[in-house]
Amino acid sequence: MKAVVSTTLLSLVISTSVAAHVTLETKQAQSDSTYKAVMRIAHGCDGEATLKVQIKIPEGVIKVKPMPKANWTLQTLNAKYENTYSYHGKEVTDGVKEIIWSGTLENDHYDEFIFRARITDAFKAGDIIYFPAIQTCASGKNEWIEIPVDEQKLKRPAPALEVLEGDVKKHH
Ligand SMILES: [Cu+2]
Repeated sequence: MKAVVSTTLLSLVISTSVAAHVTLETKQAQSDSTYKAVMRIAHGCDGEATLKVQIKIPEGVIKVKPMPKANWTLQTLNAKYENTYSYHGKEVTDGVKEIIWSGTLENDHYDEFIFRARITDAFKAGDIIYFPAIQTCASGKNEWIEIPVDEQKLKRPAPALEVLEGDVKKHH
């Protein structure tokens, strides 16, 4: 009897951990490097088509350039960064803090939303960068914004990127 219960619990945990359906394709990036983010949207909100995808850019991620998509309207929200960064010998004090694509993605279809960004050396090896993503449908909304504390399983985890040690030799 006891064994049956543990098996059920185990499968419950496994199904919860794979429930994140808005995720980054590449889950690791070096500190002080350019990263191509591919945000994967696996389904809509409770069967409804996705009409809007918003991605928030955390502090320390600069020079964000979203890739336009056919049939989708692309908007960016710019703001001042909390800190000043240096990129190619120039000071960078502000930039894209949010990307918004508006269009239609049917619940039965899959799509990817892409941007490039500089992962600054403000991040060190082992850091996790979270890119909160909000998926809006006609009447519902999925907010992939939860950030884990310890090893806890979340219902809608924010897409996460693990930072690896940067290159020792510099290119410029
Ligand atoms: Cu899901």
